[in-house]
Amino acid sequence: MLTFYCDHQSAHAPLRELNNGEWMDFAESPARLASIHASIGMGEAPKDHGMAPIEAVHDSEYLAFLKSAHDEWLAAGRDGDAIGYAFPVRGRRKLSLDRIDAKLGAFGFDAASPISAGTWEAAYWSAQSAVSALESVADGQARQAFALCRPPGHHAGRDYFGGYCYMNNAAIVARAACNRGLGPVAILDVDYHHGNGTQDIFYEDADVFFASIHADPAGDYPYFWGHADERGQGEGEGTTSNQPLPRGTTWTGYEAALDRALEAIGGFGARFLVVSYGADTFEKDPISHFRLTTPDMERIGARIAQARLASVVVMEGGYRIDALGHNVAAFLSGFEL
Ligand code: OKP
Ligand code: ZN
Repeated sequence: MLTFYCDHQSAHAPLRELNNGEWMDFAESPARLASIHASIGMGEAPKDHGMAPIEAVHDSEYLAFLKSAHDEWLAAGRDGDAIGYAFPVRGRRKLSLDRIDAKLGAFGFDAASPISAGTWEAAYWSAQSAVSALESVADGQARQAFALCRPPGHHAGRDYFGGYCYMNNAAIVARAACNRGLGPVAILDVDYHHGNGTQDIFYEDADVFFASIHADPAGDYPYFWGHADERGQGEGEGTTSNQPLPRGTTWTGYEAALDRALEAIGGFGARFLVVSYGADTFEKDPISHFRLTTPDMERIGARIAQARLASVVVMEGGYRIDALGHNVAAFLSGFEL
């Protein structure tokens, strides 16, 4: 499958994250890339499409923050990765504070997403890989393309980062596809975790359908989004579909959810599909709790391909590094038309 990636994307390399009250090695590490490259190769270098497709999704103040955050962290006399620790609770006024710690709290929603020296560079090129994948499909070079995005994107909203995500690659592709007249556009998110950022970006938008299959947020990250009664709002009423599944879910339960999601996408009349693919539904994923196997990854790909839609797949999570490349390759081989 036509794949886009470039090595700037490995510049994001935080050392550790706060997980269950303890410091642990950062799970979304550059080592994930080596595993994927070993299975599917390096991919093509993306073209630089500049800031326009990113600014079509993200808030300009947020992007300015993200670009300078690590420098401001160093200027405040710190070293290592920038991490927030004070978050404004709901209903606090929107304040334009200058202090780096206040900004990290205002623009971030968890303590699992440090900003390192290379975060901007990597997130920028991860988004460019996504846009380049879209361009290849829009130009008729291919019907399907894979953006090996890293860092991932589905937890990042219009003006916030979190969940290892800084720029929402799936949303950037979906918005650009709409602008290129490829719509109606649907996004199918099959990462273990709910894609809260993608959901928020299109929650009141009738042009993009968002369907997600994920661990029940009553018991899993990101907790505050992804419940079954979240269905969109205003013009976007009915264009969000959430299917929370229990921990321990195997192929039988997963396949039924996939059927329902694809039926909803068909009912919406989608002509273009963006897939947020996370390999963290894998049975041996260290931070997740479904029980899908490597052959199941191929089944997910094959089932989605039955929709026969022009598509871009963007990489999201997957943290079992020794199996990650095999899982990605299995998914793509099932998906390939
Ligand atoms: C990113 B993606 C659970 C900690 C969860 C953040 C998980 C981010 C997942 N103890 N930490 O959707 O794969
Ligand atoms: Zn995930």
